[in-house]
Amino acid sequence: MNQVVISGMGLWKPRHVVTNQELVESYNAWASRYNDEHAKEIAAGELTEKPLSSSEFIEKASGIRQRYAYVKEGILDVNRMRPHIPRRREDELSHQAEIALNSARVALDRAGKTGRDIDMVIVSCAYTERSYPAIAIEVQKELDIRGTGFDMLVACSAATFALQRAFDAIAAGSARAVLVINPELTSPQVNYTDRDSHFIFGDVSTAVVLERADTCTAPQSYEILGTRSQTVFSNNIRSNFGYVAYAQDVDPFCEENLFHQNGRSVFKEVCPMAAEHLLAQIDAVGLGVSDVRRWWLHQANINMNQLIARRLLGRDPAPEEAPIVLDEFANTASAGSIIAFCLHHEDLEPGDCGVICSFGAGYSIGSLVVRKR
Ligand code: CO8
Repeated sequence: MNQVVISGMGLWKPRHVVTNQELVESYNAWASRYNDEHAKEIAAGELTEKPLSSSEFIEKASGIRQRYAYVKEGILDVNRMRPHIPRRREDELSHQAEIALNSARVALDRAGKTGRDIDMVIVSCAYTERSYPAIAIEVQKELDIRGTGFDMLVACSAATFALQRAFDAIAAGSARAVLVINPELTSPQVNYTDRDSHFIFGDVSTAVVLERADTCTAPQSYEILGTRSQTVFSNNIRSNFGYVAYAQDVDPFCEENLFHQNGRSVFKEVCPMAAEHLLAQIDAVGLGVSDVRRWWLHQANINMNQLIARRLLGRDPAPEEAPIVLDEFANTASAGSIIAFCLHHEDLEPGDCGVICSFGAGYSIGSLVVRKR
């Protein structure tokens, strides 16, 4: 079995920032107008009044202060409440391939690799903007990569699950190097008229290059000691949008087809599962909790991360032990733990170990234990 390393990583963030305050103002204006327009039905008990949102609640309940948006235009417009992303012609680069390339080029550069060194491209994220041809194959063409490209959808665990596939391919010898990209274009699936979830998500793209240890020339690299993935069915986080909508005679853009969740249940059920998964994972590679210098955890909610870290460590984590990027990026689906890894790894010493871990819809939990070389 080949030894596998992470030799490059890339992070791209959009130019546009949407603050909590901006989101709350537009949501509250939309909700107030709805309540005024439906005052009679609300008074008669036929409709429910839309409750107002608050920035204080958002920051306290989630740790989120702002998020990036690929396209900001339209999100805050009370007559629209969704981004206005222009449709591109079929002979133009697709939006998701564009943002995938932005992070992929950085990761390749850091790894000191070109497209010709890569044998496989995995674009893995919560949604792809079309069914086929795969976004990964479009990226493959742009980067002049031979071999294979395919898309994977595993919601919040898309990045870690794809990294496991990449690890397996390189370890088994079916690829020399693999490029894993997470172009998380979440804003088109957010229901900006739902108070409980309008603040949760942001757009971003991350990429990671994995290769055989004996081909790695990058100044900073991480040996992968172990990978683990796990799924347990739950209806608590759902998006029902899909290709069957056309045949179902329902509005394809109705509320049930957008992201929705039972956030409290997710919180309660996923935290213990994630902590248990992590303990089993480090044990499987012969490490104890005190051997792990950094926990790059999924970024859905700061209270969730603190609870999981507390279960692992038996105390509150120091900020550098389990870094938080939620305040700046919000929940970026599968990219969250990779952003934390990209932004908080350079101070580690050779021999230091860390764990990348995601958890979310499915439920799905994925993790990798890495050691700095
Ligand atoms: N403003 C003001 N008040 C609010 C707001 C708001 N925006 N929202 C809720 N409240 C109120 C509630 O009505 C409630 O009031 P009351 O006590 O009177 O009933 C009170 O605040 C508390 O509400 P909650 O119990 O819902 O609040 P929580 O403390 O549980 O926080 C969270 C809500 C932040 C959603 C929290 O439960 C959470 O983060 N849970 C974890 C969720 C999670 O991790 N989900 C994973 C989602 S991502 C994923 O898996 C992949 C999806 C793929 C990407 C999708 C892209 C679109």
